[in-house]
Amino acid sequence: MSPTTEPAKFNTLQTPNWCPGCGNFGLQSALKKALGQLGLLPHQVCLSTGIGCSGKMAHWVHAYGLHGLHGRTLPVAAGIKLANHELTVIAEGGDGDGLSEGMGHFIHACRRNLDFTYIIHNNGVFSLTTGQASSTGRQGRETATTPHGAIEPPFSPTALAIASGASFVARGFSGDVEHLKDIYVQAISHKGFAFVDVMQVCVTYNREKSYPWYQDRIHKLTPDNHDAQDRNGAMALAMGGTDEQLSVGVFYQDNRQAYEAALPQLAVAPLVDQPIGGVDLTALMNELT
Ligand SMILES: Cc1ncc(C[n+]2csc(CCOP(=O)(O)OP(=O)(O)O)c2C)c(N)n1
Repeated sequence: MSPTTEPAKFNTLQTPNWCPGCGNFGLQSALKKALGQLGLLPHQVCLSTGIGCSGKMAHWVHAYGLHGLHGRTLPVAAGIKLANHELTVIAEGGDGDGLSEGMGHFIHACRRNLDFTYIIHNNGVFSLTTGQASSTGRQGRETATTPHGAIEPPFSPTALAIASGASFVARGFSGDVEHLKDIYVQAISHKGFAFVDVMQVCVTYNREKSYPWYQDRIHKLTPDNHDAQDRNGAMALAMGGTDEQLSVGVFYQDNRQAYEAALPQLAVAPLVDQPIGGVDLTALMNELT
């Protein structure tokens, strides 16, 4: 086992300005602890984050980071991974960023199976822009954009991930940092696309789903009560339990080959380490002119 790293190595000099009690603090602690437990160092990790309160994670975790465009967290993460597949790449963003604005990328990222981790801060609302309805918010909930209650029902991100071919699908809770850290350790260690849907408390714009509301409904998955290799069983879990019993843990995992493992261009060395100066482009340029 590799030696562990002190989670404080991932601290920055800035103090986050998330609201006091925001679930993002739990996600941040869990991530630093998981990276530390895996013995990773800041220069070995790169974050790609979306726009939103959640997207600030790239600023407040000491590692490489790119805070990109709204909904484009996943293509940026894919580019980073392909340029240097030796980096541990973590994509993070809100449900607005990844499941509303950037939904198309999510489906293809699951299917493609590049080796990186995608963490969704799922608070059921657009928080940074002060509380508009998102695609995972409760049907009937009154928000800034749904003054008479949301008409559309929410959907299950875990079910969509399983249906789209993700090779690791899990769900965690921002109020249980140790358990979330354990999920992150498994997700980051997984060789392929690992999706973690984190039920995140938003103390300002989604108060009905408070810490006690979640705690009353949380049900922990263990190898004794759930077989993570059973895709149909995982799908049943992901589709069921809405607001009654909320399962947390690893829903599904398989070992299919990661996308980049099949790329001959990366077999010799990461692209960033390969010399490009000596490549003769004359034939290509002649063909194009
Ligand atoms: C292309 C684009 N559309 C809209 C916005 C405005 N905008 C900024 S953050 C945000 C919502 C963020 O919500 P979410 O991803 O759920 O993150 P949270 O703030 O809840 O963490 C929106 C719509 C933007 N910055 N860029």
